[in-house]
Amino acid sequence: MKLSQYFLPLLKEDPKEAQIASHRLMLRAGMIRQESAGIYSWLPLGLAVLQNIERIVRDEQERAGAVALLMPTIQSADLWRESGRYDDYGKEMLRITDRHEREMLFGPTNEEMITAIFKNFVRSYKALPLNLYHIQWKFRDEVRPRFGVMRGREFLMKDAYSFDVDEAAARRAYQRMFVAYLNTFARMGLKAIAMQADTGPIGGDLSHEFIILAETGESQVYCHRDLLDMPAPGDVDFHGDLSTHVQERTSLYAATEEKHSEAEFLKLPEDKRISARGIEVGHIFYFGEKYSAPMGASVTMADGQLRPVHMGSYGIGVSRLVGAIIEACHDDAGIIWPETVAPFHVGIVHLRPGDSACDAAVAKLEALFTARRVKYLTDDTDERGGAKFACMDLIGLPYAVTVGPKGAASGMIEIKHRKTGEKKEMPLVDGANFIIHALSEAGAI
Ligand code: 5CA
Repeated sequence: MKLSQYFLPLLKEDPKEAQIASHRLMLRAGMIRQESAGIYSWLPLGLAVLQNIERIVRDEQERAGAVALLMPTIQSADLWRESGRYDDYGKEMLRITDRHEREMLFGPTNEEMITAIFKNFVRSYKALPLNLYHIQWKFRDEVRPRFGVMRGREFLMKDAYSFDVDEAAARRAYQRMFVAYLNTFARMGLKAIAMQADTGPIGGDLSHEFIILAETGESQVYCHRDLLDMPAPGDVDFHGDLSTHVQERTSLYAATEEKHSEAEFLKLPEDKRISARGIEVGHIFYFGEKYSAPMGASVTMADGQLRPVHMGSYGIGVSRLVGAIIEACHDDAGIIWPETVAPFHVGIVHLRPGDSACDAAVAKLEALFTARRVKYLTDDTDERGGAKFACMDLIGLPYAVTVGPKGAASGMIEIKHRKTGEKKEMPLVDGANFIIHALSEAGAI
């Protein structure tokens, strides 16, 4: 992609409304534009990151056995009356009346709708276990939308719903999502910790929030320090028993403020106690028959009896993750994208558009990158070099390659690694291969 043909509306000044780094950087880097409180347009650079996150989420959901479908954003009020949540949900729910005076709503979550779909089509235990998910826009009329996409009113969520014959099977489904979540966040370069959590309006008694530690996080959390060093489970057999993976990560103390017990926490050695702020990027729930019983989602079991299925639901804040990743990965100059979610892998800083040796070197790099599916953004504008470098630092692409007249004459390029700031000169083809190799090692291409 050539910057001259792209749409990257950078802001020169720090926007006054932004209180935290991710919000400020998303606005400055031309990723989003606020349309109303908590409602954003996703500009091309922001959309590219959002879609990369979505791809990783889908990949890990499917690896864990979840099956994609797509439910609408608008739901009928009657559906929510069946579960009894229409009145419970209160002012957070955006209620809409259509031209026939029918009561509708913009979905804040989909437990009711997925239960209705299940009930419509599934009759027998033989179809279980089943886990259906979608990635769809949600609306919650938050009292205090803030911090940009972190607490929006319209936001993109992955929500999965599991259906099982009994509690034991449902707990296995819960464990599959638990493991899939840790792998998902690790692939995005994040260290997520599973913490015991409240269930709020979703219900049930078993629930974990997945938390990224960050000073600007909205949640107060408490955990054992060793959880920070525990790697994600990685390549596991999702058909097998995952309980040890889960036990390992739930036996050490980790709780959000609502579930916190100071007495338990104080039993940890002092140097192991972490009390910090965190960002909730995912939340999983087991709630048994809460929806299936009132809505009549029952199946014929092996013994011929008709019984309500046991359900759980599993959310990931896809749009919130864009902000959360920036909170975890930035410096004073701008964003530092992990390779796997970066909107482009490489920025090519073309210092002399029109100079034939430079143009040829840039064309050669672009061809080498295209052949290996490396995404690049070539700054071919007539800005000064300093402004081009500042732009690359701000938008945070993992590698910047500089092509200038001196280097082009001798076949050399300069490579800068955004994360470490390390710079090195290399012959053009070697440099391109070095980047391709590093991106492939990082699982980005
Ligand atoms: N039905 C369940 C699980 S599918 C559910 O809705 N869970 S939730 O309420 O915890 O939301 C799931 C995830 O969506 C949260 O962990 C959070 O990452 C994200 N999220 C929730 N509210 C917002 C919001 N206002 N703005 C951005 N992301 C949000």
